[in-house]
Amino acid sequence: MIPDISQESLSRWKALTDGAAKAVVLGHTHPDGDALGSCCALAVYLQEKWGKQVHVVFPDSPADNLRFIVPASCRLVCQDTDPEGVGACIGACDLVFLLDCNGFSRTEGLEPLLRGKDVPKILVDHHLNPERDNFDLVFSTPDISSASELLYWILTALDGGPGHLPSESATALLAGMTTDTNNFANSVYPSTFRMASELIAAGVDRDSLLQKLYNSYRENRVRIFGYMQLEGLRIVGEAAYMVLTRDIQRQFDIREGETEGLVNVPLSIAGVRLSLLLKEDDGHFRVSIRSKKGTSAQRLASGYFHGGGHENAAGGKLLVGADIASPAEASAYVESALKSFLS
Ligand SMILES: [Mn+2]
Repeated sequence: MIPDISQESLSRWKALTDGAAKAVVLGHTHPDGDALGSCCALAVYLQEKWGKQVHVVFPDSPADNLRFIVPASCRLVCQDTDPEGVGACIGACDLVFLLDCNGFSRTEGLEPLLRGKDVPKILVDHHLNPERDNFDLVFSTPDISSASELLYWILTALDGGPGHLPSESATALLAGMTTDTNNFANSVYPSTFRMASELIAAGVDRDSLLQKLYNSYRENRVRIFGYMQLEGLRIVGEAAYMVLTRDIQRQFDIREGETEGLVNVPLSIAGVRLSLLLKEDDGHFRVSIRSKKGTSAQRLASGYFHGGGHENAAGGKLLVGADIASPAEASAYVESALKSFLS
């Protein structure tokens, strides 16, 4: 029920952490709630319980609506706004943690810095196919809700229960798990409820968390959800897709993170088992894919969109210039990919 975390791995974690003074905790590009929650929870824990100097480092800044997950005592440095700061943190650190992604490639611009850095590296992740060779210690559990949950069980095993966690860490972990499960809608296991139950019993204010996560959007988000459902939704057999062009994003003044969750909406249709959202970015489309049980979002992402992820929630890219000649061809590419994938 609870992930099997060996005594040997825990001893190794303790030894590697003991031997370090300055740690860097990293997550993937476009950090979601789980990446932010797990990284910040670990940073606060290492500061408060182990007396370490810790920086949380991301390739790009978190979306406005998720910033509240970053606790006051957490030192966050992002490459898009402070590349020198990021270089200095990674340059000075003697321990690296990577959370919520299966390898350094998911940190994009930070990858060369991290690969060249000769210090102990620890991976904590719940995606498939971890890059084991690049790490001194790997905690990898695909059958779990989130990196936040995996980290919760590791820290609990290290310290003996949620009462021992700094309260900021506890709140960040519940936030990370809640966002990755879409508020207990997917990838939920018995251990997930147990984690939530223990954290709430330990004093985490879930009501306040839910207010900040789900009742604090701008009007623009509600309107673009309506617009895309009326005007942007295309159904091809048992699949649905939406293309969110630059023009539409501009028209609704959409900010980073504000279309989170839109890709899930078409799955509420009985006959639809696969849903894609393409969001136009510089020189490519970001592709989010969700599927119902029995259909692999992960295979579609890796086979047609240079990506990967989980069985029912995956992502990738559609490259303008390589996969398609111009953004206008995105729909045609998706339709032919879906035809071949579903046949
Ligand atoms: Mn995650």
